[in-house]
Amino acid sequence: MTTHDVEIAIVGAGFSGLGAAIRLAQNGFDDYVVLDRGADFGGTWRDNTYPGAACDVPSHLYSYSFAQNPGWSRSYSHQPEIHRYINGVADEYGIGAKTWFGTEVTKAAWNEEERRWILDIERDGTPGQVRARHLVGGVGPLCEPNLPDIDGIEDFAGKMVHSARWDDDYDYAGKRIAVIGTGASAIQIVPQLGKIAGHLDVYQRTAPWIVPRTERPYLPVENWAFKNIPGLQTLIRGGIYTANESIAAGMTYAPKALKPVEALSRANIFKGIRDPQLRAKVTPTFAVGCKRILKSNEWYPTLDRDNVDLITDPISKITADAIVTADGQEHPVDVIVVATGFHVTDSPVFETIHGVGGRTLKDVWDEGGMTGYKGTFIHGFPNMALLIGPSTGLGHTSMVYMIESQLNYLIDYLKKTTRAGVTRTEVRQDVQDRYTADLQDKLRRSVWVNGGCSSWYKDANGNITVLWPGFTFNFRNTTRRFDIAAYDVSTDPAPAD
Ligand code: N01
Repeated sequence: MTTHDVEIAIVGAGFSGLGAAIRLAQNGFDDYVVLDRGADFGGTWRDNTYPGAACDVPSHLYSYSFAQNPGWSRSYSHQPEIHRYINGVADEYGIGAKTWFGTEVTKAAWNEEERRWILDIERDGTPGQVRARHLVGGVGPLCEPNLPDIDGIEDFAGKMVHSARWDDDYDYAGKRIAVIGTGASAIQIVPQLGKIAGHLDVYQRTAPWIVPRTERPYLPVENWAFKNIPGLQTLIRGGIYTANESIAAGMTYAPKALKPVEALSRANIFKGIRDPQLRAKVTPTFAVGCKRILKSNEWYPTLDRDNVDLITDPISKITADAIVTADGQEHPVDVIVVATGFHVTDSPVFETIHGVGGRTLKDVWDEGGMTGYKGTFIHGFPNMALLIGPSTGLGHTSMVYMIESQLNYLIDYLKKTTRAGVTRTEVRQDVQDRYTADLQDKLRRSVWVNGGCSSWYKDANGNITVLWPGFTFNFRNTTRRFDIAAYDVSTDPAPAD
């Protein structure tokens, strides 16, 4: 078994892991390795290849501030273009040379005596170990597909595919297809499948709020301007950013301010669906903003197609060749698409990370809720930074902005602790508790708690532990400097030093 020693191990080569590698290299931290189980960069934008996969944040904002792309072909980008963009950035910064693809991290354990993280890996099927002083988690919250717990699902003899594990080689045309779920993934898949399916059943448990999508291709003159007019892209990014932040401020805490969004969604239903009964079925019953607001011009017209049925009776079981609903009806099907989301607050990854005393992230978060400090450090897990950690998620704007804020904090942590000869850094429990209590105070007044919906934003205790409850520039400010006083630090030498 081979062992590889590095200063910093980054797990994940998506937006956050790649961003970490670039920022480390720019700041002189060259002794790092990036580990990823996939075959190239992109993370969720590599893995989600379902038809229609696209981003619902405008292209110019959904990119790194330090690697803006004047060549976006559309105002909202589709998965292949984002995937190409991420790989292009990785090439530009030469990160591929320090990245091990086909490498699964099966366990990461903090070794107190060594003051190192010991990572058990399988690289192209061969076991090995990576020993690192610092661990950076960039696995993302939307990486572990959630399969619904439906009676008989394992008996289904047809084709079953999760939205995030699409089978591009399978021929879906002319088949009887069922899509379970009506979230952000389903609303992109269904219009594409509706065009080619022999028959399509859409299983809706909760009707989402959907506003029109203002996507359009960029004209060549616009791309010319993005490339040649200094500051234009930055200005556009700023404009989109400011608009998103202003909407979010109203959305989260003042439900009345959301009335225009509700009116827009209702008009979208009215425009897209002719049948009044179907209109009633797709009209949501919870407050706008409680779940992610979706964007589509095609969803409602697709439900109105002759080859498409919306089924709102709950699924009672799945048989070898059909889905059976609570009204006793059997719906024959060749293909089931499970667009049922991800394990976010209960990710199996949490079981593989062992902190002080061998306690896993799952142990700690099952007991105390999914908490951390500034979304990045967690008491009991020294020298470990988690990107897109607790309370950093967003429903309204670009996660890349949040990631870049965390990267500022990470770099300052590395600079300050390295300069001071620190070998062990652990956020203080009291500091983390105060930080969490403050967030929860804010969240209690939010539409995510009070909007009358259930969502993946909530953990098993019903607390919102996924989302950031304020302006994103507040998060940028709070992560600007590494506040070492919030941490227990030690300079005791480790045997390997
Ligand atoms: O998953 P979801 P997603 N029986 O969890 C239903 C990001 N994203 O993959 O609402 C029947 O949102 C569930 O029903 P209900 C984005 O952050 C971004 O669609 O819980 N139904 C729901 O309708 C997004 O929020 C983009 O009642 C079941 C659906 O499955 C996140 O990914 C594009 C069920 C799951 O919706 C996740 O979106 C795509 C069951 N047993 C995704 N279990 C962008 O544009 C679950 N459901 C950037």
